[in-house]
Amino acid sequence: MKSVKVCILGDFAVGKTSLVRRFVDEAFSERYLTTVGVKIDTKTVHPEGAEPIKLVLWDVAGADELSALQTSYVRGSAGFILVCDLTRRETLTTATKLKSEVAAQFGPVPWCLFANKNDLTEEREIDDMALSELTEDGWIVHTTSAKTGFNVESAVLALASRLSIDAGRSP
Ligand code: G3D
Ligand code: MG
Repeated sequence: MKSVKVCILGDFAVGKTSLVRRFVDEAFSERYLTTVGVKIDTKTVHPEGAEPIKLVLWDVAGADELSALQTSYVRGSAGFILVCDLTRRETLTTATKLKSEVAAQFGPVPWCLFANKNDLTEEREIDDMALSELTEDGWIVHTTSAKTGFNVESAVLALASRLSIDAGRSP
């Protein structure tokens, strides 16, 4: 089975770790690389119409989220998940910046945006209009909630099926 590295990127406290925790069977697969400040979880998924694929999810373990974009962290990623927090507009700016930096360093890699904390409707600062503008620009956007679980699995599966197809093409 193909195994692919997927990085979770985004501003401080947007919900990266909570999303991974929601998606992954923690007790089954958790490992810390404390020296580099990264938490690695794995999960095998079976996207419909594509080969099963083992996702190796890399999550920054510390507070210093932006320096996570050191080349060593992202290198070798088959795809990445950008996360923003719907209740903090500036986290979308950070996501946009991270996306450009990854593209500049690594070229085109499959990615998507998780617009997280969808459950906090009252505090929402990023509206549907802003998200549809991103979609028009070619972004793949999923609103999610790590708290309720809303859309988390289907959003990860959507990325996984793109990666599975890509992995099947490589020699
Ligand atoms: P990070 O890994 O991106 O830094 P965390 O973010 O996963 O540590 O989450 C930061 C805080 O946001 C946590 O709250 C977490 O519970 C909360 N959070 C994450 N996702 C959601 C969500 O979808 N909805 C809501 N309501 N909260 C969320 P604390 O209080 O533990 O710091
Ligand atoms: Mg975290």
